[in-house]
Amino acid sequence: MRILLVNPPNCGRSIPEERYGITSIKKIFRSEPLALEALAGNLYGHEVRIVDLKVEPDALKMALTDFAPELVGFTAVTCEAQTVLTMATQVKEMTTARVIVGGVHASCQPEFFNQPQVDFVVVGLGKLSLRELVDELERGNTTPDIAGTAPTAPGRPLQLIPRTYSTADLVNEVAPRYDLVDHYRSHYTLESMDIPLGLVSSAVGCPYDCHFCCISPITAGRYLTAEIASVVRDIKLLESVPVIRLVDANSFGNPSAALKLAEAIAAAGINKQYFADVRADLVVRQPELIKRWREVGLRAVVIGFEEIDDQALRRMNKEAEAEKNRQAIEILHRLGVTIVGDFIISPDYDEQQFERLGSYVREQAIELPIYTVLTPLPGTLLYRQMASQICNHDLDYYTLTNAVVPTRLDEELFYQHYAALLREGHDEAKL
Ligand code: B12
Ligand code: SF4
Repeated sequence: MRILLVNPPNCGRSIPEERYGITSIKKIFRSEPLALEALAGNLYGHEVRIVDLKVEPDALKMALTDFAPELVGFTAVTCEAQTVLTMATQVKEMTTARVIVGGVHASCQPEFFNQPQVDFVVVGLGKLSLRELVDELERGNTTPDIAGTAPTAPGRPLQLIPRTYSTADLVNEVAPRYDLVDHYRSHYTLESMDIPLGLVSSAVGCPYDCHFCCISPITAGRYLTAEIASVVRDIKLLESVPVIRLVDANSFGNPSAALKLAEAIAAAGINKQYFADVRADLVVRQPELIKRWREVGLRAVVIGFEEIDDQALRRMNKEAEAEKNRQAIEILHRLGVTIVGDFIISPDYDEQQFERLGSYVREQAIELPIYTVLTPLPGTLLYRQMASQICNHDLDYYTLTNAVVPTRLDEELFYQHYAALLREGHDEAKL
């Protein structure tokens, strides 16, 4: 079967830019579409292409005419969901291909894609379920019962067959098709530093349930680690790429597997640098693990500090403490690991809270602070808590840089403070 996998364009919209001319908040991100490369890996035997509309925004039409796909698969985060529906309509107008949508938004709000221009929605890990679905369709079965997937039925509820995700869904034995994006590779660089950056997955899911986070539905709350040998294989495949981002939502969540991986990287003589998202409490519990990773190339960790006091952290169900966060910062500074610190600004912030956050980041010498705006993403606990307060339902704005519930401060002032924090963080940034 000819299968086209589509990475949507950078389509998020920006309230501060559109309403107040503040252009510094909206950022354009780019890196390889690992989800599509991973799916392609397990579609061996089929003719698969990837079109990355973040690199070539106008390339869909050409890909549809040149390749004439029989199946088109889209991935989408929440701010891409509406654009994907529009592009699915274009696919239906131009081809007879079946359309399948998967990824974060499909996993968190599958009903959103229960539309005539979509044929199947895939929820959660898709490497194995997509393969099963494609095999059945190729056999001529137009109504396959595959767990984790649902045929669309506009006007009626989706009949999703639940899937119990396990390491089988990682299909470790087949590598991502990194080669399918070779022609885009020069665009996949570390923002503003022009260093080539590649993506590798070493674990999926997260056992925590922070109220704002949309990761849990992807594995139904399970944490699954990849085979060490397959992670090493993937790192080696990205031969020409000096910096690897482990895309795991919660890297090193299984410390003994993480240590074995570090040893395997050392034994393989791989000389690269790594970025990983880790929890602060893991750093405090396992400083020796972080030290070992530092020795094998860990350059920076992304840590979701989110808030700076215990009360706010408790509200988020973060299972973290301000004191532990401080200890983690101290350990990382001592080990020479750069800290990329995620902080979430509530639309409820007043001026003092903005100031307190700015001072905290300066005092703690967080090398690269990343600030997002608390956003009730569909499928999260926060969404259920805040549903009645949401004043902006246009998913294009769900980029985590817009307030979609009313701000306590005058809205323009809120964004001015937000822009000032970003500017300061950026000016002082070290990576
Ligand atoms: C790498 C990454 C990026 C990259 C690359 C993404 C790309 N496609 O080009 C870049 C830097 C471009 C990016 C951009 C953004 N990102 Co981002 N990103 C990530 C990150 C760290 C890893 C994603 C990944 O590669 N995972 C590995 C793959 C293998 O897993 P996966 O995507 O879940 O895919 C599996 C399944 O979901 C499924 N699947 C996925 N797609 C499909 C498609 C089909 C057809 C099928 C069948 C199955 C399927 O099968 C896959 C294999 O099992 C995640 C956080 C995380 N750890 O997950 C955030 C994350 C996805 N990003 C997020 C966000 C918000 C953004 C941005 C809006 C900016 C921002 N503030 O970070 C922009 C979007 C820009 C826009 N379009 O306007 C949020 C999404 C929240 C939401 N509900 O929308 C996440 C979850 C982080 C977070 N803060 O919570 N991102
Ligand atoms: S924010 Fe991090 S720790 Fe919390 S549920 Fe999401 S991935 Fe897990």
